[in-house]
Amino acid sequence: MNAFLTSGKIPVDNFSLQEIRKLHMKISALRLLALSIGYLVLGSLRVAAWTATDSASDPAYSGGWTNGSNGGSGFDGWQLDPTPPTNSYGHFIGSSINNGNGLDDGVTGGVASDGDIDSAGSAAWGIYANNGYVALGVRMFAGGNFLGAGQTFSADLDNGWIVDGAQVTLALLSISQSPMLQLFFIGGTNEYQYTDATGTYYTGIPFSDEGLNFAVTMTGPLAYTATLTLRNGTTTNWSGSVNQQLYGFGVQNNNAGGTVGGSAYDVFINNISVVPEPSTLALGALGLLALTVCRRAR
Ligand SMILES: [Ca+2]
Ligand SMILES: [Ca+2]
Ligand SMILES: [Ca+2]
Repeated sequence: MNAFLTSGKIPVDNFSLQEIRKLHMKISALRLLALSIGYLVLGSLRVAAWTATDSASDPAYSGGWTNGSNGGSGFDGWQLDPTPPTNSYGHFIGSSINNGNGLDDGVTGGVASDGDIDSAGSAAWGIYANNGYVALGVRMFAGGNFLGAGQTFSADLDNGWIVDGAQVTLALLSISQSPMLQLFFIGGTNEYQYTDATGTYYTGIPFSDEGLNFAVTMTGPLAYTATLTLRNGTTTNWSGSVNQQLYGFGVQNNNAGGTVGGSAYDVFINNISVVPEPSTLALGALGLLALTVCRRAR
């Protein structure tokens, strides 16, 4: 059982997220060139073949955010846990301006009157968890896709208040839904942190109840660069590695409301996407093609 999907009533202290051709024939250089161009085209098509996008404003959520609901494109349906909602945990569609101080005032890292991370209709995906409970939402990329080199995953996260020791996490997941790269905030600390293949690090980005964007671009099979940006433009980036390829993501509210609860402690996510960078890859492939042709032509 992987750690990220673990939910239900779990003591915060015990909940750890540290767990995510061969052609023997004479062939002219010209034929090789034609073949190589073919591969280049096919390769570019394959790279550009999948993208993903969704937001809480999609009509798929007009009846609420429910287990299996599946708006937008490029993702499998949401896996929500636990369900159905109780006073201690649940998932809903709501406005991200209602957490934290409950005001879209720009205070603590935001912009006044920007709607925080809401999309059309003042909508975002919300998760509440109190009284020692953990609640989460997981979304895998459709078709068993994983993030390939040059592809960027992007999501907006908006946490509210977090009681001391409680935790809010946005994670990129392996095929078995183990967390491989986690961005998180622990109540009572001063900065967002992240954990990847090599350890846990502070980001230097302070708490905000007004939302942030987290963007992760693969630069190799297991290498990435990440950019974390608050709504007011405060930003940082880093490079790192993951132990396994990334097949989806999850957002988790680990008891942010503690024994208090209420909308101030809600966690929101919205505006999720995966986009390719085909131009960069095409240039790289063109370089490889040139190299191949030059070598074979001798
Ligand atoms: Ca606020
Ligand atoms: Ca705002
Ligand atoms: Ca907010």
